[in-house]
Amino acid sequence: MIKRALLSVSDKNGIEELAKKLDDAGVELISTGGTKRVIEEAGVTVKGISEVTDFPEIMDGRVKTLHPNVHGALLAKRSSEDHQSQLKEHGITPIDLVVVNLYPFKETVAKEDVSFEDAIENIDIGGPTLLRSAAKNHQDVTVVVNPEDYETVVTAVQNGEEVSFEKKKELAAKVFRHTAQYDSLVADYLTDEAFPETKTVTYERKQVLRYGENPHQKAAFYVEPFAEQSSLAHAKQLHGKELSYNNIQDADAALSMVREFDSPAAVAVKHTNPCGVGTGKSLFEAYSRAYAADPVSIFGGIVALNRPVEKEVADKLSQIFLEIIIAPSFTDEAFDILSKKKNIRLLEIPVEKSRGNERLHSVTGGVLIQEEDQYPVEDVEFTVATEREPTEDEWTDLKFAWQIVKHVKSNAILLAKDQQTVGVGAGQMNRVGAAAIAIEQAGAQAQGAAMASDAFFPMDDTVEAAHQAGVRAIIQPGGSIRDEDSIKKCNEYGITMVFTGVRHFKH
Ligand code: 93A
Repeated sequence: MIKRALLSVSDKNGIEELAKKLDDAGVELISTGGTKRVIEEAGVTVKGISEVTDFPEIMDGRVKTLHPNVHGALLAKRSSEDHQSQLKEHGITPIDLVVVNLYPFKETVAKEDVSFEDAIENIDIGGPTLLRSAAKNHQDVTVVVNPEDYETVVTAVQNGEEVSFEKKKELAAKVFRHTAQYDSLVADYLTDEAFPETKTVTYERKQVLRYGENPHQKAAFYVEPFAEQSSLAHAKQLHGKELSYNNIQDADAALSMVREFDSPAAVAVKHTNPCGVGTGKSLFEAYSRAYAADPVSIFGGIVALNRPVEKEVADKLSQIFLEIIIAPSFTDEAFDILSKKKNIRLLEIPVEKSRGNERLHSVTGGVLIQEEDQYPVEDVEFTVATEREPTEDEWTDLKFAWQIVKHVKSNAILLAKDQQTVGVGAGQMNRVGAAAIAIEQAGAQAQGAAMASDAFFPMDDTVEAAHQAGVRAIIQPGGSIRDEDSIKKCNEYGITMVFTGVRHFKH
């Protein structure tokens, strides 16, 4: 039965009500300085921690509850005669309930101008110690770290019931997860190394998903504690059904692509690959191109746009079935048009340049961690490998194609013309196969198009295929021992070819 409770919280929300209800039910309350003041102001009697420890709170509160009178009261096993007699011997009264939440370390280090001293001062030591002592002894002690659990405890106390062992165990597990996450944030803050001996990052559950990639797979969406604003972690859903596992993955792919562009851009994605990308002077022009790139595949796709969606674009978007539309914002008029469709999901995400994140890929038995593939087109050193230099228009198409091919599953070949993709060959086991798919899709539009390849040409067969289709300009990393064969073939056909020196495999 809960007779004695220790309350020590930084987030004081709901603590007065909790204290009142516990006090009404006859529970003796003990508190640390700030918490005690709040409870007393609410007119509830509460004992100061110093009365329990017979010691003042010292060192600006760094040492308040770190005392055997407190931890003995939490760790004593009620079933052990030995522990009980030691409690008596040292004049310690057991504590049955601990309510603690910690110094706001995460909120503190999230502030842009946080000083190192301020961060350090916000590392809670006594709080996690209280929580861990109580959680270890959960057989006998109820421990609450999250205000959402106040009610369960209050109900039990008011009804004169024990909190069930199952519940106490669940609360204890919550505590250990919480303190583990707390420590991981501290460790990350103090770590400069990208790949330390152990990775301590913890993820917070955002959503339990209906299922994973397929209906027989269970799944959930977890987010990083400091996920950037321009990410699915912070997506604001304005309309539509809950996002699915595949939705989140595709939306992320579309967002990653549209973030590449400074000018108005629209990206349509299917199965994480772009099926249509367009840029232009206006968002309407950009989306019209993305749509025209492949009016078949875009059906049921995910579209990301990098400018606010207004009426004109909304009208055009509403003409076909789309799963998701992502944009930095929607005007009221655009929202009214699009939200008439029940099955569409509208996501508001600020579309900004990526800050450069770590990317995890799971393999059986572990994870691979790497930096995000960031290589802005402005930083690429282009070399023209052929006799013919690209024309101005060809340069525009080549750079555009290069920005997108990076986001296509390898082996990837992409054809583009006039700021619009016209053919995408994704995820093929040989390069010329990817080229064949892109060319076939482009049809007549391959005439005069630019071709981008995510990795070098191992032989000249892709150049041959490009020529047959009417492609006039190629961009690729270069670096194959057979580069000369491809260059020779380009010169023969009057094709211009640019090397980037950068490879963009994506798996
Ligand atoms: O500075 S501490 O690490 N030392 C302690 O002994 C201690 N005991 C509780 N921080 C300590 N706490 C924390 O104080 C609790 O985790 C809680 O967040 C906070 C409540 O302080 P106050 O009641 O003075 O506002």
